[in-house]
Amino acid sequence: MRIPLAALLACALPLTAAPAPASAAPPAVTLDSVLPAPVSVRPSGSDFRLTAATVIEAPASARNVADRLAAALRPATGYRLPIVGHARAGTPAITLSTSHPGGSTATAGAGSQAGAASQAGHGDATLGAEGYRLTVRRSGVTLRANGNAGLYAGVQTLRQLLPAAIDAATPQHVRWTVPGGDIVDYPRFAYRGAMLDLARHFHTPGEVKRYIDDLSRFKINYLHLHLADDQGWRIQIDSWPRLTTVGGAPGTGVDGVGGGFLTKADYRDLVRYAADRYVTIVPEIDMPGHVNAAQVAYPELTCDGVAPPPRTDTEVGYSSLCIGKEITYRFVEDVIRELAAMTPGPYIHIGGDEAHATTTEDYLTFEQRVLPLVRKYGKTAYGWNEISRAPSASKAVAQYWGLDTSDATLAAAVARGTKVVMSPANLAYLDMKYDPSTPLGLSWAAYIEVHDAYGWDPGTRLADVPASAVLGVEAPLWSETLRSIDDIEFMAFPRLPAIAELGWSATHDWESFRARLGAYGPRWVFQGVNFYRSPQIDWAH
Ligand code: TNX
Repeated sequence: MRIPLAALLACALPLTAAPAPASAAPPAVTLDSVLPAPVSVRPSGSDFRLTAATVIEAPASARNVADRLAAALRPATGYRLPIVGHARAGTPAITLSTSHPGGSTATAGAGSQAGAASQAGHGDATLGAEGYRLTVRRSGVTLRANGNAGLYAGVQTLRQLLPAAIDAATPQHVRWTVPGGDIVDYPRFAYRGAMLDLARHFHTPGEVKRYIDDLSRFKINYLHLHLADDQGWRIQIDSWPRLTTVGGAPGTGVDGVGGGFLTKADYRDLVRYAADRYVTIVPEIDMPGHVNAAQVAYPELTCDGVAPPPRTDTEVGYSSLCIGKEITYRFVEDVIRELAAMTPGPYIHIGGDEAHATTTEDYLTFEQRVLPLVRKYGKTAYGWNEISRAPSASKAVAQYWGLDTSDATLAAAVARGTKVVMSPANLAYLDMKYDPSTPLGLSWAAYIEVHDAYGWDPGTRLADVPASAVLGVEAPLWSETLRSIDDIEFMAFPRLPAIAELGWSATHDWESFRARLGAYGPRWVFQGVNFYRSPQIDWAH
């Protein structure tokens, strides 16, 4: 008897698979187990079972999201999950459908929801650009959104509704059940960011991509890259080539460990990789302080023209560009122009923190010239909250990193139009130790356990800044003590999902968050993510 090859393969894959962990059965996935918490969750009785017969149905315009979904589900299921434009009647399908501005509905049969009009006059106004509706029935799963960013967010939810083994890299013996019901979801804040410091220790494009994968699962939509500091310069700038040949040379990491930089090709590739996951890259060049590496490469950027010694210690606040020299502004404009040209996102971050070696007068002179340069190249200026001292910051975004619960200087700027991203160092800094025994990280701002990272509200943290001025939240990860992706993940997880929930979810409930986080642990195990097993959480096995 001849056995069809497909049948052989279908049997063979699960048999060659690594056995599922032998410990207690994993917790049943329920519709309300999603991180960050959705707006509305209504369970119903009819679960969907993903099988070898399931197809992914998506219009051509959503092919990118369908590809991401298929890539997420194929390794652990071993199923083909073909992507089709139209599923034949009766075929079990995961259907993606969008109603793009312009009114056309991209999948046959799925009209725009209830005729609700978005600001553009089309689509589903409730959902905005990033929201989605997920419907799970016995016959299939349907994801609807106004565009691909919403579909992608819905895909992240769907992944979490499958058993944790869905994140395994090889086929698993599991019933792939999705709990039945309906989810409607959209974000509280438009900006939900993470920051990675490539200057103190360089992290390779592969590591940055892994971090993008890790964080986009939690609907983080901005990745801020801190690309230059006293120790090193990590982004190629053609008009000032020594920035990277000298500033990115081996030995330019903290303690003389490592070195490296992103070529323009690397950077463009990262921007594309992030965009495919609906993450926008925000590049930062920190100035007028934090510039020692630039001055080592180009001594003309100092006031006396003498090159300072290279520095690989972790001091801050000792370097400054020379505010009175014209070459300073040629340099800054060249860097901003080249960065803007390779950055499709709206923001260029110009740093501005800890400029202790710059007088107040010089700082204001500098910012008054540099903030408008960002606009000249079509971007919105973004900086640490110190930039709010400068009058031309009124059109900028200020990133609050202070420890206080009010900030009169920032509040005055907000009254003139400045917008705010919240990154209080004692709550949102992922490089702070969890407790005194944490082997990595710093502790100058606080010890930050999961409960601390979750226990605040970005909209009301600053008493004198109204929630309406807050664009969102960002979790920075400075890398003085962090060298590898394992180090990065250990500090980011599980606090990053706490910050992500503050940014995405309108609800705020520690007990609920704590339970969902504990249930998430096995997913990180399957993903190979090196997370900190906080004693505040009951981790599922
Ligand atoms: C302060 S916070 C810095 C960085 C350090 C960080 C370490 C801020 C805007 N600047 O230069 O890397 O502390 O936690």
